[in-house]
Amino acid sequence: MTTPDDKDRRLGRFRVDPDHGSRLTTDQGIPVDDTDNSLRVGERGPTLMEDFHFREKLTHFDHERIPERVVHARGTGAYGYFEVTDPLTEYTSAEFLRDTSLRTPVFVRFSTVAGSRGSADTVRDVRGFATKFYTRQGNFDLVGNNMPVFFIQDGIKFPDFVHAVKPEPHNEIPQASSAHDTLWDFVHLQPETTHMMMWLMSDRALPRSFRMMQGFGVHTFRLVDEEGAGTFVKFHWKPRLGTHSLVWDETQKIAGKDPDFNRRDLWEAIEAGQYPEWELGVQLVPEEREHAFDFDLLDATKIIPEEEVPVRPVGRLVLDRNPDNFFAETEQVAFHLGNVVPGIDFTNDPLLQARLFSYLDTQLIRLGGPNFTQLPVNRPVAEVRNHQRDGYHQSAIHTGRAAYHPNSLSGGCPAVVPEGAFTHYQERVDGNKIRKRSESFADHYSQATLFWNSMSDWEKEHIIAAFRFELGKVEHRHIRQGVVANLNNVDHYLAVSVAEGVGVEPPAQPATPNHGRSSPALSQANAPRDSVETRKIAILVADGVDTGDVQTIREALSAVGAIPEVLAARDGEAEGSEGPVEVTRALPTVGSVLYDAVVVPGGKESVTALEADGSAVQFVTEAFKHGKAIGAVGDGIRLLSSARLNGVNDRGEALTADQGVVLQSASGVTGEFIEQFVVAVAAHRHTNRDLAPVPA
Ligand code: HDE
Repeated sequence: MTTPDDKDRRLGRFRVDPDHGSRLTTDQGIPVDDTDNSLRVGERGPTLMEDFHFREKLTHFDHERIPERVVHARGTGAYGYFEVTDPLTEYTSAEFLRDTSLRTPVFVRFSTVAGSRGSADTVRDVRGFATKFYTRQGNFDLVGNNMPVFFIQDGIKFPDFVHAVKPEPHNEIPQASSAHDTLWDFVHLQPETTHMMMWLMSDRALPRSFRMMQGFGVHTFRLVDEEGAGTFVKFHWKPRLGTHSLVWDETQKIAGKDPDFNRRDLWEAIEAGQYPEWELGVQLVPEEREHAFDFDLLDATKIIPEEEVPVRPVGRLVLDRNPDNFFAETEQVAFHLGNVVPGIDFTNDPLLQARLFSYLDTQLIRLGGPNFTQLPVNRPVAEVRNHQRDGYHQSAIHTGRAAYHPNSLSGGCPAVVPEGAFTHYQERVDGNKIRKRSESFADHYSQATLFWNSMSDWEKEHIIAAFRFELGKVEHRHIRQGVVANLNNVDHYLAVSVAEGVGVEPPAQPATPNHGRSSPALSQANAPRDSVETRKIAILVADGVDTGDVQTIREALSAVGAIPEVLAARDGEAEGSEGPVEVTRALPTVGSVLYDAVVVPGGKESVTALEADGSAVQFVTEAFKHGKAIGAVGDGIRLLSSARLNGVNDRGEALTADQGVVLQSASGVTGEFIEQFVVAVAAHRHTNRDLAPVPA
């Protein structure tokens, strides 16, 4: 049986520990007695060429960097395992999708797309979600994104799209942002981008955590059974903690306060044993139904609405180990859409077909030759035997004389055997050589409208604000106008709202009437919101804080899996009413944007001090602005008054728990307060507040 340990054990052979008691040596194993002074002529003389230790050390350093990925340069990864829970035996011969006793080891890398390796995590972008399954039948890579569609239909457009979204070539501005002329110039001239641009302008582009993000294989793939019969399949990852997003103002501030926000979040959750988990789901479409939809299954700018073909949950992915070395593992991992195992095959999606070329090609330049498959993180757990030889960084010592097939000198080995081999799906293909897209790819708007119609009011507001922000950064007015014209095919109200925000002519009539259909599964408002696990909750304190309140809040929140942190003006301890209260972090080192919720315990003196501290007042104001749960007990309510937050809502009523503001005027935290507060945190964001006048 393959267990995660198999990959881990194999990695173990390559680990080099800085053993206690070990000696410093050169790369040739020669012990070194001084690594702080170069060899020179006299104390003040020139350095000598013969100082081999100096030259080796500097040369190695000079060559430390490799090219970053041309896209998805910024990323982070982790190991874990996959288990099939509902076997797909009748559809595929892939063992890891059939055998419930297998625990297939995996490595997953999450990424942003446009930014450089050192760019911030919380930018508006698509997120990569790439999984390498080390199956017993060989490596299978599911190289997906957190959005189910893509910008273009044919891979030949990929260089154009990427050149448009990357920093502009004359001044290399802006970094990790789509808010600039070249991207929107491309987009307004290429209407097939419209559906994906709706996703990119939505909250999906701002995940709260990689652990709270869906994943999609995007293309239609094919499962192939033991008899060679095929079934179309779309792959989905669904996070156990629900799909949740940040808000735009928050993401921009986090990019400064903690550019590693998503990376740190994943790392810390795994270190804390709170292992992230996803459910693998499949949408299966029998081959006879290939043409049963009003879109083409081969068009990667389309989803199959879940209401038309339900997602069947089939397995579980758990990430439970951080890598030992970022470069060796996360940077050198090489994914390739073409890594498939028997039982999984491709379709003629022209985007997919282009990717089959690109991924292998890119590794050759990025990892410096054809032997990157021998890097520890890339090695399959399945045995590798073939006649591939030599090349840069060959680390295998192939013995014997015969590196060809057929041979008699090695007894004909490695031999070609039919059992268990990959057999390509025998699709009949017949046609003329043409450069032409199928008519069935021509509708670029219906699903963009479907997405828009499926959004809640708050999500729609965010989409409009995002278009306004991005187009507001576009200098050329004809581009702004062109985008609005495109949007007028999606929804008239959307087009008019965007036009009004960016100072161009709003269209008088809809270009295409809105079809009125929606798909509830697309809205994050319908994602489960019942857990506070791993949510970070700030407890604001100062000297004089009610010790009992802090203790009860801390214990109660920890008991439900949240992460409470006590924040005060200074690190160390605060002097509580009945003894010292340990401070987790000093306020100046954090900010409300790094927390999911905030609670202010009682204590007259403490609250008076917080009221006089602008950063504490701003903390609650900003949390309110971002729709987060806020709790206050006894005197703590006064801080909300200072922040002018315990006033009225947009209906002129006092703020209530259903708006995520949980107040308890009596002192001494009660069970009821905790219960209401936990529900408010689990709701993730409260959209029924009057946010416009709140300064943050
Ligand atoms: Fe990629 N993509 N891509 N892509 N992609 C790369 O491969 C490419 C596409 C995705 O964490 C590159 O190793 C082309 C769709 C992820 O290492 C490169 C086309 C989807 C990652 C490449 C696409 C993706 C990549 C850059 C259009 C979602 C990061 C470095 C035909 C289904 C993998 C590398 C990691 C990386 C090419 C479109 C996802 C250049 C030509 C659609 C998650 O090969």
